[in-house]
Amino acid sequence: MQNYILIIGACGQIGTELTYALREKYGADQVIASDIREGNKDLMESGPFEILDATDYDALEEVVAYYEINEVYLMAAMLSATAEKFPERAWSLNMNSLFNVLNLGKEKKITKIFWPSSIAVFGANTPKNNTPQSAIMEPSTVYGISKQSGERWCEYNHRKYGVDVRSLRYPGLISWKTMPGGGTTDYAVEIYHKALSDGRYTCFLKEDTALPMMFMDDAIRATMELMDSEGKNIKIRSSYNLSAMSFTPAEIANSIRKRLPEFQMTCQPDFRQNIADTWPSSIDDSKAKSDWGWKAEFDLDATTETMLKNLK
Ligand code: AKB
Repeated sequence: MQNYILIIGACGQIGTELTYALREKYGADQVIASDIREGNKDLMESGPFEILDATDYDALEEVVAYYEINEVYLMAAMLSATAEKFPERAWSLNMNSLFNVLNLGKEKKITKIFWPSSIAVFGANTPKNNTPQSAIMEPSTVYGISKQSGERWCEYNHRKYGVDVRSLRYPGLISWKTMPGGGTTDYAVEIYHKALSDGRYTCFLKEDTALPMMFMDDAIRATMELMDSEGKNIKIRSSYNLSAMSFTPAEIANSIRKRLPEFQMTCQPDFRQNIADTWPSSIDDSKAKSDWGWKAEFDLDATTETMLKNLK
């Protein structure tokens, strides 16, 4: 049977690179990109594309039937900072799109699902350093609440209906092909753009706020390795902790200064500081390592090197 893949939210920061990577692996025609609006020219020209609102079950079912889709990557979501401004819209998008995709799995219309969770599932009472896979979760943001609930729904659908749904708790993701939008960790991408364009950056977090981060190539590889793993190795059906590095705004600024010595950063914390203060500083991903062999490759300096080279 041919493996036809649908990516929902293909024009976003992760969706764009996932679309390229899956098209490279399976061939452009096997991978259907979709989003609520069109993406950049490169993406639009790289293979089939559908305008799709993932909260509309009938529209989603039609696309799945038309292309004989058997695998869905649901990357559409409203991220932490934007979701605080539009809590009900965020809940509706983040949860209804997940319900729709899980229901397709339950009805056996698709056979495999990837859904991203986040470090935002954790909260102020979670152990902050080397946060374990199973810990107290009391998320304080709408985004975090939607991800925590989503994790429970994934686990439930797997246990009760045998839905093959797999998930990762992404840390902040750093990439140069597409900008992130609306997240608390977005500063770690903006800083590289501003370092090159203005030689200075005003950070919206305090300089000593450590957060878990990952370069996009690692995140895409983790996603594909998880999806390629044999089902029996996927022992966690809520979502896996995933880790690569952890740094503060001061540390990323220092890493940039090794290449651009004149670079300056000042900090003016805003409402996003309150969100970051409730998130872990670093993550224990030993379950991902032992269950399906996860290993990160990019550290902070390798990330800085690659970001500056490509953004130039
Ligand atoms: C955000 O900052 O909201 C996201 C995330 C950590 O899930 N990048």
